Amino acid sequence: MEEIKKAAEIIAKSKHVVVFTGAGISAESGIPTFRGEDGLWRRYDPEEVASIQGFKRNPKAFWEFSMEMKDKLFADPNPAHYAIAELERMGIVKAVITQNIDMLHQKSGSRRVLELHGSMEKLDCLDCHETYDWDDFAEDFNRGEIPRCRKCGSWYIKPRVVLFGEPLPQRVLFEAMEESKKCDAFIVVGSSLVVYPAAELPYMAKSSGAKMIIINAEPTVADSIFDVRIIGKAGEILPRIVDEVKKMR
Ligand code: BV8
Repeated sequence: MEEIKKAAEIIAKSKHVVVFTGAGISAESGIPTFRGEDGLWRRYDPEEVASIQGFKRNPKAFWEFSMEMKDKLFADPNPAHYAIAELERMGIVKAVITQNIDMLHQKSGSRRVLELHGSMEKLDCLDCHETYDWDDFAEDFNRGEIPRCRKCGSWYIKPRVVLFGEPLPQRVLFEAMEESKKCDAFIVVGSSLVVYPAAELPYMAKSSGAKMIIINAEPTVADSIFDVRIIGKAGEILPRIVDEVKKMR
């Protein structure tokens, strides 16, 4: 495909490539995305279940939503994740900026991963500030029970995930902005680019003169800023791009 060759040429010539990913890159790992026809937001109101106000109003609703996401922690990376890790090993990709909380980039071997929206790995009691690992509640989750603080009995056990209405981790966001400004190629994979401030980053890269590539299953609101637009599945497209890059190096 012509676009795959164009993307590979840009990547092969670049010195500092940054990859920006969203839920779409994990779709082929069996994790539901948020928007689109079978997206989670078809069945849940994000402001209700995935906002800090909603969580404080009703942690049970958040956990029911999260139970659909718990597979995130037990899913496996797919060829798209491995392709990005390969480009990092080749010295081409310098950072992965992800909105995802599934830690699949780390599991596939990526080393520099900036998690803008946190991850499910750690949880905190909002009342007594006791901290937990996901495994501490594995039994509860398997029994379909929502976690309760072992120390103070509170139901307000929240994973270190950035919910709507919560600020992003400042150091991570700052580093992601720096990477977006200094890269010479910015590749978006599997994001609808509607959630802010994360969705600001492609525009920052563009205005800093980076070459822009997007690989997504459907068009996005930001498509006009990209030099190369590939509609398709990340797990099929990215390995083909890496193969083309290898031929050019
Ligand atoms: C903040 C946590 C301030 C749970 C998430 C009005 C206008 C503009 C902004 C706002 C507004 N009202 C409120 C806001 C701010 C709000 C926001 O942006 N809302 C949007 C929805 C309008 N943002 C916030 O609240 C942020 N915080 O601003 O705080 C502040 C400052 C100081 C003090 C207090 C507060 C927090 C945002 C983070 C919210 N957390 N989730 C969880 O992750 O489980 S959001 C959720 O959306 C995820 O994090 C997800 O990563 C993110 C973005 O979604 P995508 O990753 O893009 O996924 P999506 O499903 O949308 O798209 C997937 C794409 O992949 C699709 O296009 C599909 O076609 C494609 N695809 C599918 N399969 C494949 C594929 N592509 C390739 N291959 C495939 N196989």
